[in-house]
Amino acid sequence: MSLQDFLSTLDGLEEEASAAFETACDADTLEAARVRFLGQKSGALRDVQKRMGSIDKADRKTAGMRLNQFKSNVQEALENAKTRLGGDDSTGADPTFDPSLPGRRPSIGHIHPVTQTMTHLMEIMGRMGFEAAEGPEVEDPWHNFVALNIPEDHPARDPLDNFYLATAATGTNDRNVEGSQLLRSQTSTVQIRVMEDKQPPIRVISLGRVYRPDAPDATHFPMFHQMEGLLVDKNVTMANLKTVLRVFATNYLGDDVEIRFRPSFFPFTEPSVEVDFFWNGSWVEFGGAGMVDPAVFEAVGYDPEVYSGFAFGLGVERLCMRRHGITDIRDLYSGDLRFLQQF
Ligand code: FA5
Repeated sequence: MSLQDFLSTLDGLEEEASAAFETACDADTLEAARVRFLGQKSGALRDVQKRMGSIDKADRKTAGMRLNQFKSNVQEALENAKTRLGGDDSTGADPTFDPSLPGRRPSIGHIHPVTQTMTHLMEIMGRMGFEAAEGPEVEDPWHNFVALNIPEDHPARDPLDNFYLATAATGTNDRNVEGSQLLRSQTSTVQIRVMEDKQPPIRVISLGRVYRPDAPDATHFPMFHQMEGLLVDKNVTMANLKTVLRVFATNYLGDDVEIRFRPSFFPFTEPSVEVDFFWNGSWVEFGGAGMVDPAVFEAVGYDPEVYSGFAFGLGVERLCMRRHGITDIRDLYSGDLRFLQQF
């Protein structure tokens, strides 16, 4: 046999043996492969070794070296396969390990239902051309009250109805008219921040947390989320407001939803309304809305003779609860995974 033939036989054999060991799916298959390639009596290695004698003397050294290399490579592939299958104590593998058992699924977190709701709401409003706007959760009284036409003596500013900061800093913000910051009680603050920043036309929504010292019950929580909408342009009317809210409601709750406005009062809108949706057999209040009060336009430097606009603020949890049939807002914040994993 020529050296060349000998070497290429070994190459092919090595490849075959390694593949057989690597793909063996249990100890029996592996043992069968071991016998086939390395068996003392009739294994392929034995056949090859026999042929060493027919190689030219001058080439025997090279052939021998390759044969040794073949043995150690194939032996190593065998050991690896044994370790993988865990069946051989000599490999140090745990004999109680059963590779055929299904793996353990790692527990992966998922997005909170309220956050999912906010993403959904943003998507719906985005399709109507509303851009997202943001504002801080720690606010000054100018943005939470004054610019929204809520004067000093208004009950909405009562310390019992707001979370004022104990460390209220003075002089850090020239808008901080009374030096007493608070956790914002409504996302209407963002209306002011947007209008201070930009000229009309304006079409924004803002989704975020708000805080009120309300006692928790099935529909109230001291921290909750609102979706604020603001549209300012020339000739904006209540009809535009109603249309936008109807399109929003049908997109979020379905085609059979109805919308109702009830007269109400907010210092920053005139006229003001409460917004109810009729869905699944009952009227439910989701938020407040109205035409932006001229006093608000003056506070941000817009000319109320030129511009008009509407604003609305809806409770995100109430929307989420209604859509998913959740009856108690406290479930959303209980941290109970049995509840949260359903969404
Ligand atoms: C407001 O907060 C006004 N800023 C809404 C507004 C915006 C009016 C723009 C006009 C123009 P109100 O206090 O009604 O309004 O709250 C709006 C909604 O927030 C409520 O309808 C309700 O859905 C939700 N909400 C209020 N308090 C809580 C609470 N403690 N827990 C859960 N949701 C609440």
